[in-house]
Amino acid sequence: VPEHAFTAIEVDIVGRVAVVTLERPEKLNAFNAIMQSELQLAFDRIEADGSVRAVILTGSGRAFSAGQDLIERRDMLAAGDVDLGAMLRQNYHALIGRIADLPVPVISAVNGLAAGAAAAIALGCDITMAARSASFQFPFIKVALAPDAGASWWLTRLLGPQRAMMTALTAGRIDAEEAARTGLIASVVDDAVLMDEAMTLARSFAACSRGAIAETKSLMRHAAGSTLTETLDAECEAQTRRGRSSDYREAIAAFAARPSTNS
Ligand code: LHQ
Repeated sequence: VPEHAFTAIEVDIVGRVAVVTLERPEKLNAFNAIMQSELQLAFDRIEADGSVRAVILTGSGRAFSAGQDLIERRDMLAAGDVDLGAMLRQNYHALIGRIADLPVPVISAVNGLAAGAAAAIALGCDITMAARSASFQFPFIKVALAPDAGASWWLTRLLGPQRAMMTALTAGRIDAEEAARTGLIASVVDDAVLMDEAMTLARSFAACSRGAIAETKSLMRHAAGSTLTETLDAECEAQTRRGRSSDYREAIAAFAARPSTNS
């Protein structure tokens, strides 16, 4: 990932892990237009850089992100007609698509509050980890909006329809512990070790077969929206590719050559 003077995010390459940090702490890392375009550029570069094997998305300061920059939206409203659907397609959906399509895992390390579209982006990563003091808030209804950026999809699938509906209609706030207990996120860890834990997980992916990681990510995402028959077909296709890979041959050879414990 070549050097680039980002202003609203920071990208650090640590070994084979790209750490993308939302960097507007004084505005609780609210997503503005600059941050959106920088995130897309950063993900383009990460995708083009074959050496990156995992990505961590996190926030600087006390929040992960307070969601859409409402002040920027106010200024746009004052300037005339605002088509929020078009803005979502252009900005948020492009980012969500990049995260989903990237052949390496994207971990969100939620360091503090994640609100609105930012909560949806955090949940849209492959694995969501949160610091114990973090929380997920879905305040859309408070600003007279409906859920967006995938919030209705993730809440419904991860929490189940009843808790999801309750959360969406009451602008619910879900603390990290509860989020982990209810399956909204993968894990909760102490604040002080969040980045260490995310980095340990990211490094473990870098040590695995790149092809196996990419096929696994793609299959797991595909399964969420497919029938059992479609899923079994997709698994066969992936496994045919895997079975013909040199990684698989090497793994089998290494297993066969290991010292026997029975002799
Ligand atoms: C902010 C924001 C913010 C700008 C804090 N924007 N500046 C998606 C795409 C398309 C269309 C529109 O909508 C969507 C969906 C969404 O994401 S809707 C937005 C969802 N987010 C919210 O409704 C959260 C708004 N923020 C708040 O309610 C409070 O800031 C919370 C409760 C998060 C934190 O409160 P405090 O701890 O008291 O902090 P604060 O309010 O003092 O915030 C610190 C600064 O950050 C402050 O700036 P200032 O210059 O006054 O010190 C805030 O204005 C700024 N900030 N959120 N979303």
